[in-house]
Amino acid sequence: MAEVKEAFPEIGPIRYEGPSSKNMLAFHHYNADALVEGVTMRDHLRFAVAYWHTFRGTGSDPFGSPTMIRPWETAGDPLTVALNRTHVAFEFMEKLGVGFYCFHDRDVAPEGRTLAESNSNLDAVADLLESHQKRSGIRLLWGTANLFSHPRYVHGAATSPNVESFAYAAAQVRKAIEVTHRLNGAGYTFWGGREGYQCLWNTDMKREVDHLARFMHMAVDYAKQIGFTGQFYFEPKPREPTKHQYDFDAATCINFLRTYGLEKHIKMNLETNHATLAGHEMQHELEYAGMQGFLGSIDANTGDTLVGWDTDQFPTSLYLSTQIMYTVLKYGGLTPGGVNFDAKVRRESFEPIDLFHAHIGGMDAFARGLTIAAAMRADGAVQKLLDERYASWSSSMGKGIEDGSESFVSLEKQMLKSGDATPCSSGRQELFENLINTYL
Ligand code: XLS
Ligand code: NI
Ligand code: NI
Repeated sequence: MAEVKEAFPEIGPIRYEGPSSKNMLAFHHYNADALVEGVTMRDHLRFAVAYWHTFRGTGSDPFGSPTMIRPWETAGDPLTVALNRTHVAFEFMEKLGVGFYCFHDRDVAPEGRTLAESNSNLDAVADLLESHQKRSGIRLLWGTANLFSHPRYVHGAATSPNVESFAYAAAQVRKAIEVTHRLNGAGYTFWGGREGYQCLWNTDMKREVDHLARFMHMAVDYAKQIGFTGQFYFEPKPREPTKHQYDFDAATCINFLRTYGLEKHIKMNLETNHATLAGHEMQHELEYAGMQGFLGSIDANTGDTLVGWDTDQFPTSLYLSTQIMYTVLKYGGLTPGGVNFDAKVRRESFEPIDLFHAHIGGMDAFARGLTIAAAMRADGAVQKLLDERYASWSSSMGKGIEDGSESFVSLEKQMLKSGDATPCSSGRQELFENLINTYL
């Protein structure tokens, strides 16, 4: 192995220094070993770095060229550059103190001229990833395949009208699952990429959605064949890049999984900015997936309310992280999933050190969200107010409806007798909102 130069020589390991520290290259709230509800913050949060944004993000946007200063991104043979970048990635993750990372196949290793060459590039990088994982203890939270950048996927991958695009995607995902398995990945994610359409006149929607289901079944079968027992995730996202994405939101995805008999194998990987693009709050998506047993993992980021696309900003809002962690705790945590920062530094934040500030801020925001949510659960005031709102359902009528012993006829009889429903009580939304603010 060639001599490796440190990429961030001026930065040492990021440590917990507590809320009063003035050091902005320290954690103020994320104390990995601290216990919350009897579990360490480290194990609650299972932070992951997203390889694509953090190590492949260039800062280009539709109007401007790359801006990022990344001295380790030297010119040269793409595989050598990829291997060098792997060292940098692990230096960064070790200094930051995260336990996990996530990647697409083409983030970590370059696409070759043929499929065989791409596979061998991926194997070469996987060797190095594996040795860094062993040395550092950092693990792969999930792997995935890039089925959207290359022109062969212009009409989608599993939903392409071109059968060989489907076949190539199958080959690519087979390899990505094999590598994820080899790296002992805790999961594998399907994000739709270009699985959707722009115009229904030229689209056979039923056929495309059927094909997507076939594709996922093949993935599940292959995992079984090689003994990969990691969790599969489906990541909803609306509107981008196609007008109608088949994986619009949690409800759409869960319906798809159930319709095609995939519900035992695949859970949701929910992303904040995707939720907001779908017209939902992240808490809504988490609750919807959680209540049906589909809550798997989180892609942590945030959008900008004034910008209408997936801006993938680092999350810093305590209100948001509190909403997220309250719901996560309610449904028993994320393991084997985690909190993956699917977020990128702003185009204007182009120095390497900005990568540290961004992740530290996100980790601290989630640590605070976690402790605030735990405090809310511990004193139970929010739950008590909520229970009061539904108190009428503890009556024999309420129990009878819930257990199926009441009917339209039996309920009509009771309402005829009383003449009208008892008046509703106030929803107390402002009281709820004020109460939440007392914990922040
Ligand atoms: C894109 C998605 C993507 C997935 C992984 O918007 O968030 O990054 O998380 O393919
Ligand atoms: Ni994502
Ligand atoms: Ni996204």
